[in-house]
Amino acid sequence: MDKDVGNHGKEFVFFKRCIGNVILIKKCGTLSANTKNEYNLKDKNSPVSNDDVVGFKAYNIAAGTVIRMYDDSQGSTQDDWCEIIFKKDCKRVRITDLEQQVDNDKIRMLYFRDDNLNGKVSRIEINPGAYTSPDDYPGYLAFYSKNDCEGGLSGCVNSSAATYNCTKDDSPIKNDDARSLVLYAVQADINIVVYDNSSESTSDDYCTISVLEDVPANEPCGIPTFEKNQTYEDIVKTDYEENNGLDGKVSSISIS
Ligand SMILES: [Ca+2]
Ligand SMILES: [Ca+2]
Ligand SMILES: [Ca+2]
Ligand SMILES: [Ca+2]
Repeated sequence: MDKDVGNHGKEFVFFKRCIGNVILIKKCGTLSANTKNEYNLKDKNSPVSNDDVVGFKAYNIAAGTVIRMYDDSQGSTQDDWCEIIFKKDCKRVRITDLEQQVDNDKIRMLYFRDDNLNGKVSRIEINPGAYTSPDDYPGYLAFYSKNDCEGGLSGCVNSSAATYNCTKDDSPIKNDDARSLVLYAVQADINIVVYDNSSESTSDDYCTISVLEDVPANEPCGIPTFEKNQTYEDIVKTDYEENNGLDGKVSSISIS
């Protein structure tokens, strides 16, 4: 392998200001990219200051490394967060904005908006080797509390096969809240069903969301309502089985 960049090991150096969306200044912490670790930035001895980070410089990062940054110190996906995957060994990568989608030969970056994340980061998770290839790494579903993918995050889940009962205390998605959905990097042939009923019963309203083609990582696909039969950009199709209304009433979700 090539010599490491300068004096830097495998590490992320975080900054709290960015001038003109180009120049990172005011270092606010450094984290190693060698081992799997989670940091609550509200902890007294946190190596990175809380509610400061707006970007980072990454040095000598190994292919497969995944870093996530959350507004919430416990890592809730009902608040802003972002995920960056390093697709190959990278000597230098610079991120000057945490609120963007990027997909290039080096990285895939997804940002899940609630309100904002720049200057609000309270948790960082680093996981070397978490990513192997696009085929076995899931995309994400971000549910929103208003139609047209507006409002706040009702929560996020990845696109792996699973069922979620939103009435449970540990549900990642708020109950009777979601009215719309954004699909991020979800693969073709995945089906998502959202139900009014909490046990996936089809006796009340439900909507089947079929992914017809891979959703590009840098072009998320928005589903503005669960109450229509429609195709969006030839990529995603919705089939609504009406009873008495589903938007704002989603209580279970199945992904297959
Ligand atoms: Ca925060
Ligand atoms: Ca927030
Ligand atoms: Ca319901
Ligand atoms: Ca209903």
